[in-house]
Amino acid sequence: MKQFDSPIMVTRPLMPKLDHYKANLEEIWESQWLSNGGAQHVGLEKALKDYIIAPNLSLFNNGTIALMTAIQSLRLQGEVITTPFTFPATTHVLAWNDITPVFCDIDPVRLTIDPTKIERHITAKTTAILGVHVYGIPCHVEEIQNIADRHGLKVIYDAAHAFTTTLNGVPIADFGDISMFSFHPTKLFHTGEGGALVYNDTNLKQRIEYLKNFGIKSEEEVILPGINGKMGELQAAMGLNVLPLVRSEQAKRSKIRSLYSELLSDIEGITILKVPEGTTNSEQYFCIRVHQHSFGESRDDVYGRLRLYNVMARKYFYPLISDYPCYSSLSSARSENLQEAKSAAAEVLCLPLYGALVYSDISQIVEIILSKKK
Ligand code: T4K
Repeated sequence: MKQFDSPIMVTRPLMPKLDHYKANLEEIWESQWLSNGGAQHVGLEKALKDYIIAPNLSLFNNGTIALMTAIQSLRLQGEVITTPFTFPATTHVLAWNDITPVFCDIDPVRLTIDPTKIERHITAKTTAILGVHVYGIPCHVEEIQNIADRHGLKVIYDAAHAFTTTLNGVPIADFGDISMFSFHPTKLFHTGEGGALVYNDTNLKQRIEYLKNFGIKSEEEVILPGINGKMGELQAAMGLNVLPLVRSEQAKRSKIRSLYSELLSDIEGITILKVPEGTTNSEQYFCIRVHQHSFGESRDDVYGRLRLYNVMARKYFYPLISDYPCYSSLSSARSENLQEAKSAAAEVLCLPLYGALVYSDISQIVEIILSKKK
């Protein structure tokens, strides 16, 4: 079995043609306008609204600040029920807003927040549910909305992995009060760094726009304790050039997904994570679960061997957020409350997924995964 000559990363950013980007840079140079809602920003906001069919969309300098602002815009406080199986940003934005995260266990198949376990965590202090469409797998949006309606709670979705996802033809950001997308370079669609909020309530638009610009209303009026969440022109220009490449990249990734699935589907002890019926796949990640007992090796064994052969698969999301020292003393962080999340964190492995991978790369990666079993 051969080692890869250079590292195979878990992902690689879509890079537009430099000449195309330069054309936008020339416009920026000409205008001498670098931030605060310039022409590139205006152009990208419109292009994205059309692309993902969003009623309202606000661009941000990254997904984390966007999520921070979403929480501010809905005036959330007290406690918010959320998943521990996610990237640190999801929970940290609650802490930065002085809100106590309350960890709820996850659905063992989708790995998103388990709606059957949410209500037991609701107290007089609960103001919202914060779900994550992890790996682009949609949360149980109907059930979550029913719970929220019964208890007068807001619903926010971290849709960082779910760009272009639809559920029975409905864009994913149609669900909940606000959804956040990340446009980090590791994301399928990216702006170098960046993010966006998408929401149905047009009345929120003005408040969100103030909040992301220091709360400034006019030269002489600052009406809210806002932050600097603005996307700059260089980022927006990158986005304008990456957006036309998304569909063909998704098609390439979809072929790679099929190939991995074909090669790994009948292997005892390996489960492939799939989006549910009726869902379009964002093609953000390709993840498997390694069941130690039936596979005969742990996820960490497989991860370690892949590294030896220069394959940089990632253990997204290990460790669980509830195990971080800053959250582990919360009563909802107890292990017995989070059994499914614990198993997922120990078993999931994200394999390299990006359009430039070729057939021989995929078969070699699978061969490395299975080599111990032969
Ligand atoms: N919510 C969720 C559920 C998220 O997953 C994230 C971010 C957020 C919220 C926050 O959104 P942002 O504020 O970031 O917009 C990466 C990303 O930094 C992070 O954005 C992402 N989730 C997370 C899942 O992955 P790391 O620590 O794994 O990044 P890093 O530097 O190890 O990059 C991973 C691989 O990507 C590298 O091995 C190679 C490749 N890469 C990376 C970069 C930055 C490139 O080829 N080029 C690049 O420029 O977190």
